[in-house]
Amino acid sequence: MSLINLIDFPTLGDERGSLVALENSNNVPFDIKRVYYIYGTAQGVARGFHAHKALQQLAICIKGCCRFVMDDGVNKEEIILSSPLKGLFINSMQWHEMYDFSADCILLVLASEVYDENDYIRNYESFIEGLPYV
Ligand code: T46
Repeated sequence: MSLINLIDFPTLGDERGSLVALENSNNVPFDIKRVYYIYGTAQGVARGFHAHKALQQLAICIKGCCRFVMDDGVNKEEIILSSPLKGLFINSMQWHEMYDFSADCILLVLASEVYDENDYIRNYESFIEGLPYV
């Protein structure tokens, strides 16, 4: 199974411009409890380098672009997010790293739970040890 799970969002735009609607359990596969966004990332900075124990997320690059590397402990796949019409589903226990943020990048992230630092696995060896199949 691919590590890159993209969800397409229809644009509801008209001659005035574009509009995208994100809805719980419709085009977002979980109930949204938190929204955050990452912007103004300095050139050359990499972010992420963790997995979540239970959290599910959907990452949408609503402006600019950035590159995600997804890792299940066995395989790695990467994708460049550059469209407000595509969301990258980040499942629990998927190690992810983000690189190559454009200067104008705004990365919007929808999350299934409120912030909990205890849900993060920030050490790669601990991540591997926590996988049932490795
Ligand atoms: C993820 C990727 C895609 C909060 O206090 N509340 C929040 O909701 C978030 C997301 C972060 N924080 C604090 C925790 C750190 O002190 O903000 C600081 C920066 O967070 P972090 O270093 O985890 O940022 P990234 O870009 O490495 O990771 C973020 C999310 O934290 C993470 O869940 O999956 O984006």
